[in-house]
Amino acid sequence: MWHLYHFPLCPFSRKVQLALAEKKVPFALQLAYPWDNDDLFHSLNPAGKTPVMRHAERGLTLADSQAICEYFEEVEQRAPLLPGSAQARAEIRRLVAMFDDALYTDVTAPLMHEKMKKRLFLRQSPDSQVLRRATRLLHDHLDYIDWLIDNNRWLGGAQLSLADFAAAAQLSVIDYLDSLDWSGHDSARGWYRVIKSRPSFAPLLSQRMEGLPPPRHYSDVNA
Ligand SMILES: N[C@@H](CCC(=O)N[C@@H](CS)C(=O)NCC(=O)O)C(=O)O
Repeated sequence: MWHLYHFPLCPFSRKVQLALAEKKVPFALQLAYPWDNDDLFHSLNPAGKTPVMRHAERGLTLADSQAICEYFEEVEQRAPLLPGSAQARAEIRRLVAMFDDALYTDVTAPLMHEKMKKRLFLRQSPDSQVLRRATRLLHDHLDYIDWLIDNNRWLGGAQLSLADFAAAAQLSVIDYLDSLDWSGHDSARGWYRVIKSRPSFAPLLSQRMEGLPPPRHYSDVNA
């Protein structure tokens, strides 16, 4: 049995969860907080980051969300994450890298620090300047998602792909932290609603970070 080492607000673990659920790969969740300095977890991933996938019976360990998704893309044909020609796949990979790097660094990571880590572990108030900057940058990313979805059915082209799951995973954490402002982004909002109502998304909507409840609208698939 596969185990996914994650914590509920890790966007990269959410991306993996969406990919595995779409491919109907069974797995169990194993809570792991990277900042806990757990020796077992660090022995599985020396980088000390979630997500990590472990299949103890087969002696397999996979780390890094992109390596994990591409592994399952190779071993499980169902629900391709990187559909299409080599050029189409390169475009999907470009978008995934952009959401994993830029959207995470500009918006998700600062919000996680200010609204999750400071509240749960550091017992500090969020820095309003950091929150304002993240909100401003989020609008730039949503503008780009609007543009993509105005020109294609899905973010990466004509077919649903890992680009959609990578972006939705980041946005779902931002939404959990009550910082997803859709004003002026009807196209992006419509696309997110469709992704949010997929069966693969349902587990994400029920997972909770202890001590940090989401806003009421978070689990509402019509919100
Ligand atoms: N490129 C990695 C990024 C993973 C990542 O940054 N995970 C965060 C949690 S969301 C983490 O474990 N951070 C702990 C740290 O940086 O020490 C991936 O795609 O898996």
